[in-house]
Amino acid sequence: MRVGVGVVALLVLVGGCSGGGDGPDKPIAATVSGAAAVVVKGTFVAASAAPSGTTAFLYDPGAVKGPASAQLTLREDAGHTKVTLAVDGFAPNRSFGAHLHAKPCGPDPADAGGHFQHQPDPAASPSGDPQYVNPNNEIWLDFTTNDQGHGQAVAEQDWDLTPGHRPASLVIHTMATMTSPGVAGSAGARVACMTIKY
Ligand SMILES: [Cu+2]
Repeated sequence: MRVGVGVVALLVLVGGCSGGGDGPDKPIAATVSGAAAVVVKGTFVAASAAPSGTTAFLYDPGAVKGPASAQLTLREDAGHTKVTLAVDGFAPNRSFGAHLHAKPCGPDPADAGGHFQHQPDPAASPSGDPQYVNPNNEIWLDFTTNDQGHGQAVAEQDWDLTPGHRPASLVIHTMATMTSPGVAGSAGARVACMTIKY
């Protein structure tokens, strides 16, 4: 009997609250998502011969087979970030590391700086601490190409990118990303880089 009375009281309380609003539910998430999707495409240009204004650099011609390109999509939706990568023209049947980095690309592979981190490692930059260098605090997009040289990857995070704190480039590395302490995040030499324009 006591339980039954409690349920009735709760229903009355909820009913009273819902009647007090003055408008329908708004699709807030859809509005944010539409405004925050960024698509970046590029065909990689040999860094040794790249004209000024180049935003997609190739540092290692041995990592590609003919013209190589990438398409990156960053989508935010109410506290959730989804990044997708598709590449073509890379060496077939091979694994590559890929991350979003902190700085824009340049003719020097080091120009892109270290990995973008949601929560920056306060102890070191670039960081080798797996507590910060991991696919939950960074955006990793490692891929393995098929026999046509096509590869793709998806990364999803439960945090936002903001205009004041967001990655500036995609860097593709020569090998899959390592995760052990001290070498976490390392993926060998940088083979290509594409600047993210917002
Ligand atoms: Cu990287």
